[in-house]
Amino acid sequence: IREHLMEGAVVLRQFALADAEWLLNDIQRVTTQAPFRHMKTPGGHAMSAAMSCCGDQGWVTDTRGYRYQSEDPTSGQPWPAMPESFRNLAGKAAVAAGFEGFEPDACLINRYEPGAKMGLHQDKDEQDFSQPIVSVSLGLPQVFQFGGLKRNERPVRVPLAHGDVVVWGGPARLRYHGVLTLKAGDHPLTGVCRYNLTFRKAR
Ligand code: MD5
Ligand code: FE
Repeated sequence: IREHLMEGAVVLRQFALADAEWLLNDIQRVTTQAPFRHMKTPGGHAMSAAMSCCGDQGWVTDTRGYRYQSEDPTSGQPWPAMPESFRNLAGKAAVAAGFEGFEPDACLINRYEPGAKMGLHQDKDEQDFSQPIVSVSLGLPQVFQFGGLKRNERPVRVPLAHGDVVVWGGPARLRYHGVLTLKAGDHPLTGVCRYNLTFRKAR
């Protein structure tokens, strides 16, 4: 089921459902090597979502700012390789949304537990905004907020459930967005949390 959210944004409901168990297995493998951590924003606050990354580049935040880098700051080692299951799903989803040849070099893995949220922000640390971002939701449902190109535009709310994939490109690529506080729940595959994978072309 393909929903047109706004110019440039396509929701592919349940697109990742059949691959969910593979993806979750690979999240487990990646985060054994690069454990989830609560990174600090430049303002000094710990993010409520726990994060890890895989691929050639990983997104990090610390007191120096936001950026992509090829090493995990926790270990000093390169980020784990992007699993085949991740790469395949991201490619298929991009094609389904009309973006051929999407080759992500970074996947940010977010883990939300009850009470965790992500405030409105833009993803603008990547070099080429003509490349889309593919987002995969797994586990508990969470309400996504989709705003405008300015922070003060009132966002629309879109519930995202297990297996839903969203592709953000073109005029949607730089919209403000975030997720509301995760409500408590229990999902048969993920327990008390929601995972979100975001595939990006950072460099
Ligand atoms: C999440 N993650 O549910 C969200 C979903 C993040 C993040 O926002 O930066 O890790 S990804 C949604 C997204 C990405 C890029 C552009 C737009 C939305 N957009 O234009 O609305 O953990
Ligand atoms: Fe974002």
